[in-house]
Amino acid sequence: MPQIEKTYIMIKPDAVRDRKIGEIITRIERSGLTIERLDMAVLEPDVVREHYAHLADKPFFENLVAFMTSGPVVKMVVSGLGAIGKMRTLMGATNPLDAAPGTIRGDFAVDVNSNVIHGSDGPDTAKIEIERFFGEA
Ligand code: IDP
Ligand code: MG
Repeated sequence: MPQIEKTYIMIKPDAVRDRKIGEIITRIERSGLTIERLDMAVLEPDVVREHYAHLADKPFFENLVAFMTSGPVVKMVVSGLGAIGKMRTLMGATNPLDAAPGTIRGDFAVDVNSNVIHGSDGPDTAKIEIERFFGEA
């Protein structure tokens, strides 16, 4: 049975620059999920390195850190039934070339270097990421 979950969502700097905050939040709310917390910030490189530590050995890692700190992001806690998986479905595939039309990445992102949105990939990472970016679970 689906549970009420919380997930950590981030609208990335490309989408903030392109003035897509409103359209993305509209899709989240329209899907029945609830925005519980919301804040904007320019991230420090060290927090991005920690957040993406699973990719530290990839050749694109430093570009990813530069991209994620290139302007403000919108940080959110989103809650609802099955919120973690539901957000991953709404977001679409990591690579926008593979993301289905109608998904946030499929509709707003051009390539994998700037793919518009982050969402936690499971309950454990959701808890860690909410603590990392909001200081409490
Ligand atoms: P996810 O964001 O869909 O969970 P992850 O594999 O956790 O995907 O990758 C985190 C982020 O790292 C991606 O959203 C994207 O910004 C970046 N990324 C992943 N793979 C590539 C790549 O091959 N080239 C450039 N950036 C990448
Ligand atoms: Mg991920």
